Amino acid sequence: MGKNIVQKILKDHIINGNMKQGESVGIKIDQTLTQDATGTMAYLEFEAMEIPEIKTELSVSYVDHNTSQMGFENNDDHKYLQSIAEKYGISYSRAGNGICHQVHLERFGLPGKTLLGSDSHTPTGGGIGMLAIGAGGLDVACALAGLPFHITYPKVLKINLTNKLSKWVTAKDIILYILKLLSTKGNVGWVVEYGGEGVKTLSVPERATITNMGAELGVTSSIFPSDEITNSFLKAQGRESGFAELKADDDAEYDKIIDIDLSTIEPRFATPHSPGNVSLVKELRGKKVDQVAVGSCTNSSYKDLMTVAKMVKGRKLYPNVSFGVAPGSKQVLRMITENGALTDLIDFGARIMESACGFCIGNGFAPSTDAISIRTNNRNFKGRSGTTSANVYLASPETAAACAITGVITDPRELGIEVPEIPEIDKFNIDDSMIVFPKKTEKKLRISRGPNIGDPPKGEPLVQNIKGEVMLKVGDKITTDHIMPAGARLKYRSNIPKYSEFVFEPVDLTFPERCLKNKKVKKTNIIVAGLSYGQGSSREHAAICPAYLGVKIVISKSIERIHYSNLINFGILPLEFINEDDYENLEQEDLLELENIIDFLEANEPIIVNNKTKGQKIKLRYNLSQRDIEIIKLGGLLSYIKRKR
Ligand code: MIC
Ligand code: SF4
Repeated sequence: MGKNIVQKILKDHIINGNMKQGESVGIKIDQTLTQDATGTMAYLEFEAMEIPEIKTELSVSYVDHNTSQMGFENNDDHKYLQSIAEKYGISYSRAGNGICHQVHLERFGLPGKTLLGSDSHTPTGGGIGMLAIGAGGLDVACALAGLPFHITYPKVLKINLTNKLSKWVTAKDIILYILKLLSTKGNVGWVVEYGGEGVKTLSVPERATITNMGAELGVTSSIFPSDEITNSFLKAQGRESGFAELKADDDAEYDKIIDIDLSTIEPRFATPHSPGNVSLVKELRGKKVDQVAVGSCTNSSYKDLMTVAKMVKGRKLYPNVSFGVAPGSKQVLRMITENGALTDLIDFGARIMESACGFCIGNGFAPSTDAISIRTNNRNFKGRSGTTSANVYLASPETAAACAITGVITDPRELGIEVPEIPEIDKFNIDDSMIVFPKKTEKKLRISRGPNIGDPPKGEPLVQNIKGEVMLKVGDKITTDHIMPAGARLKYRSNIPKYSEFVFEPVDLTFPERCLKNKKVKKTNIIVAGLSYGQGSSREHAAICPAYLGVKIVISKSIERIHYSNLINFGILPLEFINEDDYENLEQEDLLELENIIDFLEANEPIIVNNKTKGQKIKLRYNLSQRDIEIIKLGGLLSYIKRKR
């Protein structure tokens, strides 16, 4: 039987396990990427493993998230990252060089390779035919050490694209349409593979916009074939030697196939406060807009910015709108500078921002109270922009520019102007001088460690019997932004005790203090949650900091993939209700007892929780491999690795 693209790459990379759906398999990781907000912890963990040098083909450490905050912490982190990169043979992309996913696509991504990144939008690399997966920092540290990355052998969904997009409709509208179709929950364990004639109508950056926002579907990854368009992109980046054709066999089988006729898609956006709340732009036309922001790893390519620049050329920004533009990379910024498009943007009234995550992660450019902000990002969770009352809509650069021109929500088709023609680039402007490439491995080099940089905490082994308390009960779709806020708090990523003061800050300010009180008297803290707990970011801090506060168990209706692994990696037991209605039978402050946990885990039997407050017993399930159980028993992956060596 023929193979699809996902099966082909997995077959080439499998190290252990059977290529059978649902089974845990270990795969070889060719490339890794980290960014500064997750990177410091990942490298602290790597250091703790005491491995002299990295074992991957290529690893890149990017600085793009915490580039310019108040205080010394960010710059101390950058120095730490640079010294680690030098010591272990990692390429270091300095602040100002651009957003990790955009730069990786431009300069490093290669079809057919595996990429593991400590950022949930790592699947951006699927646009160039990589099997690119987001994970927690500790998983990336393990990949650096040459250990296999474990995933559940995925189901593959083929999205078959036919025809081509109509005027003013973009790649962003495709992925928003898919988000409408599949929603942000219930897609765990799938990889999306794109195919069909429509693929040929999309450039590599457009494909990358689609695979980037696959993260919002909750799938493990998304991937496009590698074809002549991929080859031209690589050639234009001076990297044609890395091209490899990648296509599914004619008789390849899929677990599901969805057909999408591109010509039927219309401009859409995600309305507040989830990327899954998708509406047609025209349905909300005329609503007043306060802010527009173009950038982020989803939509900050050369073509995105050129399109916006051409649309606004010779016009003036609507007086009540504030308009920010963050080019995705230094390459993009240089090119639009050299061809004059930057001047068009400035003349229009754009505020030019650093080539970094910036506003996307709530680092500046927070909207005003109750504002409507149209952004080209991939996430619009409540409060992520830095303003809790703001309403963020996620749209294409075309829709964003139309709104900046008119000051109201506008479908770009109704602007009455011609679609800008942006010719494909046959030679990008290449300058890698902001990347510090590894020289020879400097084993004795001193690592720079600022006072905000602490060691990763040591996990406590699991015990047979637990007496605990429900410290917090939350509803559906709790994101890692709820658990561990970013924005102004990002600078504490390397300091677990300090960052732990902000666990669940947007939900319940008293949570950390209450947990620490319980921890002191050796009572276990338990979190109860609804569907799709831990959506969004890969930040492992959403597991490390609760673990530091004495959280040992999360009980929920369902948990998203990356967060599930992060919980395991830091010794927190992820449990799910067998009967979802039992969610109603657990309340905050209920006292719970779980007995013989280790015996149940080893026998692979449901765990029983005894709600002492209500006098009820509830059955819980889990989806843990033998290896996962060992990790949890030892209190986390770091202890497990040390034990194995
Ligand atoms: C995000 O978009 O939420 C982030 C910030 O890039 C995160 C990583 C992080 O929290 O550092 C992600 O997507 O994984
Ligand atoms: Fe950065 Fe935003 Fe992309 Fe996350 S989603 S990597 S914060 S640009």
